[in-house]
Amino acid sequence: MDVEETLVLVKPDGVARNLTGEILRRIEAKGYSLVDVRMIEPDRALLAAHYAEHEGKPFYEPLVEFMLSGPVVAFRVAGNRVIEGFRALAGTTDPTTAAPGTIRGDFGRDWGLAVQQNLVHGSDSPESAARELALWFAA
Ligand code: DAT
Ligand code: MG
Repeated sequence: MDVEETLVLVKPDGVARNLTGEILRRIEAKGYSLVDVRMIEPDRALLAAHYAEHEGKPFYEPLVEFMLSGPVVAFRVAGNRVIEGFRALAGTTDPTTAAPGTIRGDFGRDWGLAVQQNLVHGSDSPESAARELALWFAA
């Protein structure tokens, strides 16, 4: 067993579309456990820290603006190899080409919306998970 914790964010589009429960249902159906949950309206400082690796990229400013557009639900999720496993549940970054059966593939809309409107975030490594969980679940 390689029990890990990961940060899952239901992004503003997922919350606004009432998909928070469906996303959590898929996480729990896979056998992962919800450890903590918060609804947060992130400020720029939190998002700058969270997305520090993307600063300077062309999509950075639109991404931050989108993440400021409404509340976000943060899940602390535990399970065996959950970091890799949740990213498999989420599907690839672009919802247009994310595989059917994944969260992004099933619910991401090809309506000319931007790639950042892809419903969820999942940490991509143990280091990212530790860093991101400390940011979103700070006291
Ligand atoms: P992921 O969320 O799949 O880990 P990422 O960390 O590379 O993807 O990027 C963070 C977010 O930024 C991603 O969820 C959506 C947005 N994004 C990434 N690449 C993009 C692009 N080429 N155009 C627009 N938005 C992009
Ligand atoms: Mg990422």
